[in-house]
Amino acid sequence: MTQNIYHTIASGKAKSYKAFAVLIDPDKLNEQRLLSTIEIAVKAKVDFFFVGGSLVVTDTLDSMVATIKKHCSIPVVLFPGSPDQITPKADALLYLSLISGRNSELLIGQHVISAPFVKQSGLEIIPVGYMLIDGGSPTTVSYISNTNPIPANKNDIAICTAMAGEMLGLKLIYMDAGSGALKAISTAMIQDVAKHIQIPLVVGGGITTAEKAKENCQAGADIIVVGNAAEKDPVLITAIADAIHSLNK
Ligand code: 1GP
Repeated sequence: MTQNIYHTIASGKAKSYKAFAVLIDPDKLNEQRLLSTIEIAVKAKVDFFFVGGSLVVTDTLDSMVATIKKHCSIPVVLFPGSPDQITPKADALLYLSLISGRNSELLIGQHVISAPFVKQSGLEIIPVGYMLIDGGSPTTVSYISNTNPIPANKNDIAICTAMAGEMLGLKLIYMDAGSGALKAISTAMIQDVAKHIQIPLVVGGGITTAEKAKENCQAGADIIVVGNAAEKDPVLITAIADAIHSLNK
């Protein structure tokens, strides 16, 4: 099993490189929209495609990943809402443990059931401490996961959760306010968490402007994930990519 994608992320962090991931929800894009999104993403030098969703009701995951791989060389990283959202056509899998919650199924249970299948996929596996942060309203992921997010102003809980994840050996921390969150995660919380961990920090959920994406990076996020806003206005992909990458010069 290679570790190319994680190596890219970790060595990027070591050089303070800030990266942008566009989240593709297979339920929300048709083939034509996907192709135009790929074209914009290539021109904008997007670093990663994350593919997945908390509730995928179509069976297009496999073909969408194949389409992305056919048309560009941007790495495709699976961000699965459940163990059936896996295809060997992707480059890597975010192997998520929902460490902000107390639902044992999402901490370890589903991993046990799907372990042989995940291993057989040959995908690069990236162990991720996934932390839901309250984004101002219940999101699909908080409902589906049946867990409470960390309150938006409880930075100390977020810090301790991320520290515990790192000490357990997880390789990334992903702080997520949930898809379409009313309120994105505060820069203060990002800053506090980033200060207390050495592993790369991914931040997403409710980010709708280039300014917020850039502020998050300045606060310590290493990868910014945007889904909804990019779906609604693909032109935003360029603006956000430019804002994030401007910090790399
Ligand atoms: C959700 O972090 C992602 O899991 C992205 O959220 O769709 O709100 O950008 P948005």
